[in-house]
Amino acid sequence: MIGAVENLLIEQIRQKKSLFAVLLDPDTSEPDALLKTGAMAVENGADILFVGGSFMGNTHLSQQVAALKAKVSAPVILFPGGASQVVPGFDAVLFTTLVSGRNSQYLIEEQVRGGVLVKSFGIEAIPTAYCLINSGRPTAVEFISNTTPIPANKPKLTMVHAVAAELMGMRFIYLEAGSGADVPVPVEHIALTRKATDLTIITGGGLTTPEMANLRAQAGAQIIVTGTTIEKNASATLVREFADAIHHA
Ligand code: 1GP
Repeated sequence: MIGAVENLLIEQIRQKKSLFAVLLDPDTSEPDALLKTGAMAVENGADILFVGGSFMGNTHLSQQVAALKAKVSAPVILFPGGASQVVPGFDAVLFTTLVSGRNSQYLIEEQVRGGVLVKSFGIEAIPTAYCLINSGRPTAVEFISNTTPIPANKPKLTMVHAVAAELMGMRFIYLEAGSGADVPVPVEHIALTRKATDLTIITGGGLTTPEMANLRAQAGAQIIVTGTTIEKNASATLVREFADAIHHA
């Protein structure tokens, strides 16, 4: 069943065409960084806050998420690296399956462990295919997931994975270059996936400029994610520039 957050995102995409999501790292050193950066991002045009990373050693995350939700109107969505990262308090979770990989742990095992937690905590799940695309250097997600990314020059491979995911009932797809990637997902992967499916396309990894984000929104991505760039330079002006470039693509 499609939940309230997913419906809200679909409605916002209908109005704005593309949305800007800021990814917050739960493991930043400062305890109030999540709240500060999240609130600043939403004040300056971010439509969604994702929270997640490859590791999660933050035992206060639930309280921080509650504080963040009390302050911002945008949905706060968990983007987990595995089942152990499911904690209560989020508006929704991207319930991901690493479809580009052939590692059963990320195709079914983490989902079996995490699914019951998601249900027990009453978190809305957004079924999301996760496709890792080669971005030059090996990334943390490639290492941790022990999977081979789709070659950057093979957009058709991404497209066929997207078609399979859609037929399996997933509604969103995350085209990922990996956090801090040298090269973001090439636009051809987005454009071909857009042409072949009705999936809601999220893309992120290595987006360092508003222009890069704009090109990917133009290619058909409906949710554009930046993490590292805003983390390195938490400037209101930069957030506004990204939001403008994405909303006016
Ligand atoms: C990582 O796609 C996200 O999962 C964001 O990547 O940190 O490179 O913006 P960056």
